[in-house]
Amino acid sequence: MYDRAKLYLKAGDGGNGAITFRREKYVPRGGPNGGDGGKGGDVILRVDPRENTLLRYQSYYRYVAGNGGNGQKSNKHGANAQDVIVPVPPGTVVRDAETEEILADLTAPGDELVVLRGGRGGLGNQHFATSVKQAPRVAEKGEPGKERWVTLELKLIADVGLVGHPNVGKSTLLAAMSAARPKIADYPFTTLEPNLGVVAVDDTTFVMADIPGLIEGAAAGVGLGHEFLRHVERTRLLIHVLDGSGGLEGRDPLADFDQINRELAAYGAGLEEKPQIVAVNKLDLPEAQERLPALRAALEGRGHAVVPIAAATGEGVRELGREVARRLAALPVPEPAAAESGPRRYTLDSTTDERRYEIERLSPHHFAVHGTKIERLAAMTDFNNDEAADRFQRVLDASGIAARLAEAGIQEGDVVHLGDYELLWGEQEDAADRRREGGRHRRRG
Ligand SMILES: Nc1nc2c(ncn2[C@@H]2O[C@H](COP(=O)(O)OP(=O)(O)OP(=O)(O)O)[C@@H](O)[C@H]2O)c(=O)[nH]1
Ligand SMILES: [Mg+2]
Repeated sequence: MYDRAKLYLKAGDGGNGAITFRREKYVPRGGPNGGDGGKGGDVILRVDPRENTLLRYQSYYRYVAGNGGNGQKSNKHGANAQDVIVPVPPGTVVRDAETEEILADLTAPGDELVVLRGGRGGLGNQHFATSVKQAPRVAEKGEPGKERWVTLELKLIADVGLVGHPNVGKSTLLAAMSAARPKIADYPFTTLEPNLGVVAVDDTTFVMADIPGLIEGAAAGVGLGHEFLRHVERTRLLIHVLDGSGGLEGRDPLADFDQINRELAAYGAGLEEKPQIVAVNKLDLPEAQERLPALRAALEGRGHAVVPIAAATGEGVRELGREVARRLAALPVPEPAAAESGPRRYTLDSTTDERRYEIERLSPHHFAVHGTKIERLAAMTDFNNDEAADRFQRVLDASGIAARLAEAGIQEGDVVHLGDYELLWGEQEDAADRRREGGRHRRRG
């Protein structure tokens, strides 16, 4: 019972740098004064407490930030684009839609996830003047904004969790106490994902989660135990359900009780300290009625409140609801997460050593260079502009990439793949030669 949505997000492209020159009276050719491009908009998910579902994202799922303005003459910077803020409800888990990797768990109002940073603006030609080249006809293109699909999952936070061995009647109890209709069947592990129900008792309501059956080794991950115990973590109170009849296998309910508690303790997030109410179920069966007095004495002897029920017939269920409401009222109301430390901000595009690159030989005459920075520079280079292409070549030389390619055995005429580009490898020729060849840098696709 998760509310889910899938979103397409795209950051804005950076604006292009300008190639312009000063025009002054009596100065035949002024210096370069091309301004830089503006930054593209970021795409940010931000927790807004006024949101409580993901419903609206079923119909509006594309969020595209604006592009930065192009640089202008007279060193005028292009306008930075506005960020796109996508409001999400508290308790939203953000995942990469392709890998399912969790990107962030946004809980407190104001929590933010910068999913995509806008592209950087390209530098204008004012930056490329050197002592020998005083009128550079070169500028950078803006960095393209990246795109990404993400999925959002809203976790309803349950106040009460139903824990217990498989097949003891947890789902039956949830169905008896709420309008939820979980699958119920006479075999273990019927429930594979938590089900939630809203329970109304007199004039209070609470959310109850039916958690899949836990078995020995759950805390070590057996039977998806980790997944399920993670849900237990968010609850305030547990109803520990026992099959008073011992079930078809003739289990010992007290031994099961201890086993589950050991798993809660072994999980290590203080789960064993959560208050528990023990519901001894299936009291419509004679075996359960016979066992009840001894079971009750043993549990109460250890300080647990015991409520006998028959979830299937509804017997004792109302009393259990009242007991839960009474105990919840006495428990402190949970603080919204991170309230005292203020909203958290997460950024995905962290600069994980952007200068690192790798060289790969794809085939005898095809090489690939993989690296964040060099790929970005390629994307920002206008290869139809000879000066820009030369500048790129100089970066390949200065960064050592050219030497590494030579070491790897690259020959004149081989192809180098760099992001979306394919570059024809040549000796250090000048731009004029290249022009004669009809452009040795060409963009793929
Ligand atoms: N006689 C009797 N049978 C019950 C009672 N409560 C549940 N059952 C039966 O016990 C079986 C298991 O019930 P579920 O509610 O699916 O049990 P569960 O704890 O959710 O099981 P898992 O999801 O597999 O962990 C079903 O056949 C139910 O009909 C009860 O009070 N009396
Ligand atoms: Mg179940």
